Amino acid sequence: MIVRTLKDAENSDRRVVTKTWESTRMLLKEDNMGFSFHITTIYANTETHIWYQNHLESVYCMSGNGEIETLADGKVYPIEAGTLYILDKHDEHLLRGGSEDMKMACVFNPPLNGKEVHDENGVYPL
Ligand code: 9YT
Repeated sequence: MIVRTLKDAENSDRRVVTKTWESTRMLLKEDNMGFSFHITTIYANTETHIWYQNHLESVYCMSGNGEIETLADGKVYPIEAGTLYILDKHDEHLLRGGSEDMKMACVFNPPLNGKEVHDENGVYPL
């Protein structure tokens, strides 16, 4: 069994910080679980273009507020504590932080290696 704490993971190279979000990757490919698990903060009043062409992701909002817009149809969905969004179609989207930072729990399949940040198209390489 593996046991980790968010506090320890945040104080290691598992924490990745960008301009609009930061993410602590608590469980990664090297753990051989078939998925990765991250605690991510989406900063307030930001917009991030994301398109996980190589990954499926589910995102559960634990606190804060924001919204997600799917670019294929222009639909906007509010996000608040208790909202789960599931990118089951590799949906290209804009993720917007609202008036407060959003704390999210994210699962990726296939798992991330750990160091990925989005490229210019909002994509993570495999
Ligand atoms: C919710 C989302 O996709 N945020 C971007 C960061 C991502 N969760 C990650 O790399 O940990």
